Amino acid sequence: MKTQVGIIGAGPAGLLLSHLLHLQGIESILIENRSRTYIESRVRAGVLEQGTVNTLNEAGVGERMRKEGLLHHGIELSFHNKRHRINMHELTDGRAITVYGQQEVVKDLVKARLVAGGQLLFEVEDVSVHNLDSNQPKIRFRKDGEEQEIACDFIGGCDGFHGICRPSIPAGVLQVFERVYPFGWLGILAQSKPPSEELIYCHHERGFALFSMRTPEITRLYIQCTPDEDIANWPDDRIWHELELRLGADESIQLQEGKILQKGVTPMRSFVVEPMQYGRLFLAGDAAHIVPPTGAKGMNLAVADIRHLSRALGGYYQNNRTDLLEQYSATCLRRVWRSEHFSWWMTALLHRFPDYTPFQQRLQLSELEYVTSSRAASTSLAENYVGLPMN
Ligand code: FAS
Ligand code: PHB
Repeated sequence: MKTQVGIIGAGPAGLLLSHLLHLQGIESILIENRSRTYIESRVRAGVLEQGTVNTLNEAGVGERMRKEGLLHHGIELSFHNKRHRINMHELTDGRAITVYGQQEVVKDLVKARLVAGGQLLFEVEDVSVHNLDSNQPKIRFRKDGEEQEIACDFIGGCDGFHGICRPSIPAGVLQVFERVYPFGWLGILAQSKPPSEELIYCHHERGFALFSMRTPEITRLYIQCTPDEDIANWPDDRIWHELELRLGADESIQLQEGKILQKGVTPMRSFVVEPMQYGRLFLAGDAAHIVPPTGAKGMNLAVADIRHLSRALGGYYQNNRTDLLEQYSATCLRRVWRSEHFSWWMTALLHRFPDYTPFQQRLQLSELEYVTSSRAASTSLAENYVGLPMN
């Protein structure tokens, strides 16, 4: 097979790249090792930054998001059993977030690509990339038992943290920056009314908890746990009891139990590789960087990378420009590191660290007091949370 851009991975990064290239008349073939059903049902991120919402609307794939997404003007931080609202809309001159599950974004992008006759190949196996430092890189894989090869001009490495693209870059090229946290998140999706209209981030002596949602009837909840937590140790009633304790005794709010539809443990790390490119291979999204989900940045960073990559590839094919491609990493990394810092800061502010001294625990509480009482401090949180403008 031959195409202009070969794309590996049908997550938000790969699918959005395929769509934005199509809008510029640039051909691509996207290959994905899981099934379409699997990727469209995988529960992950839930919060879209303003820039992501604008990107999806501008790309003509925002109709269902506008209908079904939940527009939120604020979030709440809870500590000492008291909730404090951060009015992000007011603090950021009208910007907001939209709660709309990542799997819904994936469904909307898959549909748009298939309607446009896009080439998406699911359930491929043994993917490998070759000749990355030539002008004719290749992707090899097996599909239905048949060995296949795609000859292309460029490869979009959108295969996530556990993909094959980043490891295919020769040793010595990449500098890795990493921090692994001493905890993870136990996440559940439940058929129950969210306890509040907006997200509540809870700092609690028993550990962090997050009360989010997907719809007015489906709640998405997280409990800080050990990084290697065995989900078998968390029967439903223990989960609800722990959530109740961490939400704090507050008669103005009621945690409604319901049928748990999905539960899982996500480890937490900060991770970046520099540069995010090698020869004709361009890494985007989780293939290049990971953030702890406390800042709700993961998927939004993938979108920001793809805005740059699709513009750089457009510049190459339409005006023979190579400068935007050469500057791709540097351009993406400015926002990557801003999001890495914010996600680390939110994680440090809200979680219980097993090795924290009483002094450090007091500092945490003092910073929470400051962030929820100072306009300057809450504005800084708000502008990072809704997302700095995507250019
Ligand atoms: P993705 O990982 O989404 O997509 C990569 C795709 O490549 C996958 O479909 C994978 O199957 C495919 N692939 C992998 N190897 C391949 C190969 N060899 N060949 C072909 N295809 C291959 N972010 C938030 O903001 N909030 C959250 O609450 C949140 N929760 C998360 C929970 C979990 C369990 C995980 C893993 C991540 C979570 N994230 C969250 C981060 C997540 O949303 C990512 O940032 C987002 O999926 C990034 O999108 P992509 O870069 O497209 O990577
Ligand atoms: C979610 O709804 O899944 C979600 C929301 C905010 C976060 C992380 C996850 O910071």
